[in-house]
Amino acid sequence: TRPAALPNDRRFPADFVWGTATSAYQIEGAVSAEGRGPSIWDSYSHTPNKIRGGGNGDHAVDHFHRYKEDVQLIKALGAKAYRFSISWSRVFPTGVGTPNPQGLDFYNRLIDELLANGIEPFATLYHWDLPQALQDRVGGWASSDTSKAFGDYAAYVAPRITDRVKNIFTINECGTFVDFGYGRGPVELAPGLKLPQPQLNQVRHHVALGHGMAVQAIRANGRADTRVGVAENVASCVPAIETPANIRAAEIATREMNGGYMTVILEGRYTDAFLAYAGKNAPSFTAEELKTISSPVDFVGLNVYMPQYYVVASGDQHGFALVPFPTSFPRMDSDWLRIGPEALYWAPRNVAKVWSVKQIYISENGTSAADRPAGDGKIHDLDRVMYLRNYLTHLQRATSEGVPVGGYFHWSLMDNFEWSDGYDKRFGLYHVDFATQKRTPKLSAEFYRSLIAANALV
Ligand code: PNW
Repeated sequence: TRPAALPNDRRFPADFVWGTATSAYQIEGAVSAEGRGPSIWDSYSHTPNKIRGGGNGDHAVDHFHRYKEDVQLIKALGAKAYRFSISWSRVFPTGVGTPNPQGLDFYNRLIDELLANGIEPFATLYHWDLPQALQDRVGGWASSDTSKAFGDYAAYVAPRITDRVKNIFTINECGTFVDFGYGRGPVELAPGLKLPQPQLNQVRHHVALGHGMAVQAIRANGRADTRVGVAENVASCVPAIETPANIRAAEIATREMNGGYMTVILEGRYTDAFLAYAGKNAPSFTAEELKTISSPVDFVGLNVYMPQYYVVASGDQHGFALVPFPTSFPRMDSDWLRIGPEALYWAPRNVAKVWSVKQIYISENGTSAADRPAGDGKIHDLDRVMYLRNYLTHLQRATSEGVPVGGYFHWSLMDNFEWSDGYDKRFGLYHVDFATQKRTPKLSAEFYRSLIAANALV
């Protein structure tokens, strides 16, 4: 419980967790080191014409070898936490069967280094880098064998890190990698398939099932104080204008527009509208699977980038209508990244309200920005500073109104391999010279450092 917001209160709660986030394939490199098996991202990024500029993650930003230096970058921000992901194919080179005993060594070194520097590790088990062998053998998430293999991987990892890692995210952004990797997204991600609707819905279901199996495996093999959740790129439903009717419309939209994952994970059922819309393309599933999928979580992670604006609509069956973006609506350096600072208030506020979620983390928020060195050796990414200042103003509104947001992880610590955009889009607080691997703080790193130091908007 927090005191009511004071006028002009710009502070965040005293125990608010400020962090940064990354993922394995986007930063590590060292793709053959210490017994790692190939993932679908190795294959995909080596397929001609898939990645802008032809890059791949073979070396990425060499974090595997530079992790100590990178922990110092986190420390220099004053950040209290760091969200990283574990590469499944380092631990199980073919996804299943015999573990690679060296696979977790790197993460154990990283975890120890973080703790030695006073930074709390938050681990993600799956950030899109499926072991290639699982794709080849059973079609990846098209088969529930992959859901089960994911549970087994979680069961192996949990007892080996939970003495030091207290918070585990199962899967990062089910919606993004399913739609863009197996469906027909505007962006394409590995494995780059375009499945027909029934199979796509089955993939969706198997991913949700994999999450649930991992939750159960972590409960069974972790510790009593291990906390587990998901990190989802929810539809961040914002009332276009803040009237009671539009606010209600955005709440209803939150449940309906997140029917594929959040609703089934938090309620144990698909929405009637999702099933009616899918019709004969609906996934096949059992009541037992829905129970597994909705195994209780300790927190919900929200990856918040762009808003979706809604208004009340009397003609619609649910009473809401999406307001499409006008072509002139402002965006950041990635085509898809429309600017909507209010998303960082409404996404957690609506998720907390609709599903009575008691603990939320903003597991990602950030932006691409074309930050070229200014010539004085500094990188003046005023656009990222502008973005951050505006978004965090709305996060502060959320915490000051008592929305249970416990922390914020900025995406990303440093520039990295931005999936299909290769090295062309930069999301880092630190600039990375990809030729020399030199890291340089941008103006936004300075902004974030002073914000963390004050624990308030400055
Ligand atoms: C997230 N979209 O991906 C991922 O979790 C990160 O790995 C990624 O680097 C980051 O956001 C920036 O892209 C997204 O098109 C990719 O809406 C695409 C979309 C959203 C999130």
